[in-house]
Amino acid sequence: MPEIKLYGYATSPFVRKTGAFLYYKKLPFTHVPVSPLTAKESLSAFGGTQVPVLEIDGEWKRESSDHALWLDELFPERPLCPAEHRDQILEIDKWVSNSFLMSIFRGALDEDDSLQRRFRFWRLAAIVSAHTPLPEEVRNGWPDFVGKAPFIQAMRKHMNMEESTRDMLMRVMGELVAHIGEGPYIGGLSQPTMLDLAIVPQLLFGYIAGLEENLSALQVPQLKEWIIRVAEHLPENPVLVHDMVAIRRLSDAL
Ligand SMILES: N[C@@H](CCC(=O)N[C@@H](CS)C(=O)NCC(=O)O)C(=O)O
Repeated sequence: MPEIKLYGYATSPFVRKTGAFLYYKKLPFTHVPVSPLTAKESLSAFGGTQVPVLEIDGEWKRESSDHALWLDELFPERPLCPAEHRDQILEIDKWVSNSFLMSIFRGALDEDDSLQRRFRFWRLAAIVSAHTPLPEEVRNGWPDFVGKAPFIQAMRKHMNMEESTRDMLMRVMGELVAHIGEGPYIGGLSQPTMLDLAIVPQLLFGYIAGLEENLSALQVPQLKEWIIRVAEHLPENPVLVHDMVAIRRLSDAL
């Protein structure tokens, strides 16, 4: 068996995305938790702090979408980007990366300092800390400094900050429903691909990790059917959250 390692923290949507690729392909792997505070040192062999890093038998790559193509090259079974649909998939993947995944970071950029927002970010710090313990002052300060991270600030230029967070999330969900269309998978494809696997873990994360009371996407009938179809290919906890803080399963929401 190849030795596969996925470096990253569970609060990164991109890390969850690459994790879902590996689960879908049924490739056993080691998740190597990285603390965002010490990423420079822990990832020094890879010369940068960006996660996910995927390492296979001593070779490594960054960029989650490239991981899908690399995994297909090495392990063609259960393709993430089938050759006959490659152009279509890579086109929709631009929306996944630049709109859907970006929208997850919008909350970190918001000026709003509601108690609800603070609780959310304290919970996110606890999720990171379960794998890589963070000092108490860092956990307490998480709601204040996460949004200041340079890579999150850099996302501003991909977002229309005039659009409210709520409108943005509603719009992106509407676009997701349109991309699923008649289904059964995104783009009307008959098998799950990197597109479905990039998104479903993000919809499950907040519920499984105790950030949200309800799995809100299940209230949209088209999304519910699709989430269940995709999740059938994933383990009960597909979001790389430590079992200590993974308080629910998708089945609890059904
Ligand atoms: N385009 C990259 C984005 C990855 C990314 O933005 N990772 C963030 C965590 S969510 C990160 O590592 N930020 C810290 C840094 O870039 O130094 C991908 O798809 O893998």
